[in-house]
Amino acid sequence: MAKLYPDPLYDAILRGDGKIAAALTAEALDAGAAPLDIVNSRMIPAMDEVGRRFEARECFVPELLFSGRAMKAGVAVLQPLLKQTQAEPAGTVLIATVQGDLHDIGKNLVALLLEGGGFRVHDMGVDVTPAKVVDAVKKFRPDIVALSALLTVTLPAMKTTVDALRREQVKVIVGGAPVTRQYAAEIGADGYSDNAFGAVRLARSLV
Ligand code: B1M
Repeated sequence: MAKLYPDPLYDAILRGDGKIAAALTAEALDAGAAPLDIVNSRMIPAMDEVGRRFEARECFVPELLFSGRAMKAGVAVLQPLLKQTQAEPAGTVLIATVQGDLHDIGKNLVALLLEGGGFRVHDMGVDVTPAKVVDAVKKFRPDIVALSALLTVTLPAMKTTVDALRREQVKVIVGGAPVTRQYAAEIGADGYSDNAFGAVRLARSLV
């Protein structure tokens, strides 16, 4: 029998059970938990544990996928609270996961919190080529481009995207698990954050 953990929400995400994850997220909100606290102290640790198991070959891609879906189901419950916007937009952000990379849970959280922080957000999704980012910058004229990458092998695509944006009048911020402050500086990004809330603070400081 699968081992159960003391936190049922953590356990539901680990098991990839989206229905239960959504129900438990709603329950936690009803009990007065803060949305960001639910994400940071209960959902992300479950994803980290799935990642650890994957690396240790204790689980495989389908489990990553189901846990990812379960986390998304939980985040969907928090979405209206996380994206409550202010009347006057603080600025416009274009956000994307870089070319070759399909991970979007962290990017979606950054987008939600940016909206909650008063930014107008254009979300380009995942696996976005540098050329598409440049085209979208010309079209939407954002103040900031926010790039996310979760794979070490897609870090070069982040650099290529930053390079492609050099001639545009736009600030670029970067983040995602393999990205470091040093890497961000090396590729010439205007800012780096290791978490979604920090990305909002960073965006505010740049506009
Ligand atoms: Co993948 N995957 N995955 N995966 N996956 C990781 C990233 C991995 C670390 C797992 C592991 O080995 N331990 C590993 C990468 C190793 C590496 O390169 N260093 C990995 C791998 C290898 C792969 C595949 C290659 C597996 C395979 O097919 N053999 C494959 C690649 C597919 C591709 O992208 N081309 C793959 C596929 C997948 C799924 C599609 C099945 C699924 C993603 C589902 C989805 O996103 N819709 C998946 C998942 C779920 C994971 C883990 C388990 C969880 C990722 C996640 O959502 N975390 C992950 C292990 C882990 O992270 N511990 C893993 C929760 C999320 C909230 O955190 O995205 O880090 P994160 O975002 C954080 C911060 O990083 C930051 O804020 C967020 C919240 O605070 N942040 C920013 C993110 N973007 C930011 C931007 C900013 C600022 C902050 O400014 C712009």
